[in-house]
Amino acid sequence: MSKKLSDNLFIHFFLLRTTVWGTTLSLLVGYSPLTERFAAGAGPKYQRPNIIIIMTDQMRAQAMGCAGNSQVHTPNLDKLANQGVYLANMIANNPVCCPARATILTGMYPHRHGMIINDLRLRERERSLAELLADHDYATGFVGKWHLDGGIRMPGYIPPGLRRQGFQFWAANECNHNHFDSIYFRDSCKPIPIKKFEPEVWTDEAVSFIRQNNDRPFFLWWACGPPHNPYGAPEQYEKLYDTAKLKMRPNWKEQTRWGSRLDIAKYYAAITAIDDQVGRFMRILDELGIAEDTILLFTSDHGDMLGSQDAVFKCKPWAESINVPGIIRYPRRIKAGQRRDLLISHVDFVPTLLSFCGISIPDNIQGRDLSEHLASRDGREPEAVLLQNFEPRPQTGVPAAWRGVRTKRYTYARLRDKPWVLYDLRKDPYELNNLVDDPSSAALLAKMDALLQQEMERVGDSWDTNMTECYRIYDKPFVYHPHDWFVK
Ligand SMILES: [Ca+2]
Repeated sequence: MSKKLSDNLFIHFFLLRTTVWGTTLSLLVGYSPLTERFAAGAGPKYQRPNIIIIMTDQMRAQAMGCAGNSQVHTPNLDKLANQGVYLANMIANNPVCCPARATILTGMYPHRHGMIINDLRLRERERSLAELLADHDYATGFVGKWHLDGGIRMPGYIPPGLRRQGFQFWAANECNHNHFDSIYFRDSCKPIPIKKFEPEVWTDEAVSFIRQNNDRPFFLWWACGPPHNPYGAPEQYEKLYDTAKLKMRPNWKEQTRWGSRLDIAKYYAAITAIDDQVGRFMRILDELGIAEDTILLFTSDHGDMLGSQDAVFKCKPWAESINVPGIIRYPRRIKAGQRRDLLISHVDFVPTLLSFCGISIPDNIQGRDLSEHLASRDGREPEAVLLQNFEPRPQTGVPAAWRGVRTKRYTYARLRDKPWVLYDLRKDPYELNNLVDDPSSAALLAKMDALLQQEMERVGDSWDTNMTECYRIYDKPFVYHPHDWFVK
């Protein structure tokens, strides 16, 4: 039998099976495909929402006007925050690229989904948010930097099929930080050149996906490379920033590389350029009349130290690394103009979004459903967010794997053999006074350590992640080993 014929027969069988089951279900529970567009909530029935996750790479929460930063220009994000809820405590559980992306997509922590370091491949058997939504007739689209396929980053063609984790529409590359001169792929291995600032291309593709799927619920994940280093933006954005006039954070120490004044000016310029793309999303939703029933979630995979704490990049327990932008606009169910300190983290996205869609949450999901907190402030708020980092990066100041907890008031992190950092964020928002060795904070330290232990037990994290194991569980050998220690 030819491949095409067998595919057609399979599709025919699948449709037949789906129809038979649909009819049976309709008879049993009064289900009709027509009601699929509507989700049952606590109150009146409401339309199943579209979901758009707009995700930047390495953008810290502090780099937005609505976060109180008067140095950076983000008029669209500020407007979006005013139209929805601004979440001051949006946290990256594991503040590095691939672990964060996999957590967002699966609703599980890295020791469960397996993506504990960069450049592994997310197991094809994991059930992603895209697959769960596609099961309920959502159109799904991914646009941008994927970074969940493992192996060599370039050229970054991911063929249609299981490696796309349930995304039907595809315009993406694996990982490429040439933000002005790059390539991406649709459904063939023929590269499509990127010759302008990459986020603009991603938004072109996103707008086209939204227009194509305007008549049914859709889920779009948009993930751009900037403001990740190398920092920079088109000239009209860089012109907005005067390096000499920029005010630095009090915990900043100039770095020769990846944390200079010029780096920060260019970082802000990239964010303003992305902000313009956010404006395009807002306009297309208005134009199509679907803003009311669309969840627009703006976040990042992790932050960037940029010289704060005398450090660069990510993987750290400090605020510049773990606090990511948190804005959710969903006019139908979330009251506009809220500023909230609710603790919310990447692992909570899947259950919270599924709940807004009226879709039941699978048992393996580890995050919390915070939809009712966002919609009506009901329920007991989480006490803490669990932080994890599995990879030592001594060259950028991460001495060993660490775990931590972030509460509304404190950040605490420990290495396996000893406490590392403890800050009282109310008294010390810039984390300049580490209380770990302060005798008067011993009781607090013990309490935070117990809370961390409790959180780790709750999610089944024992510290005992075998680094060679994550190499073995993937279905093919990797030719790219980013870290020597990993293959030893
Ligand atoms: Ca990243």
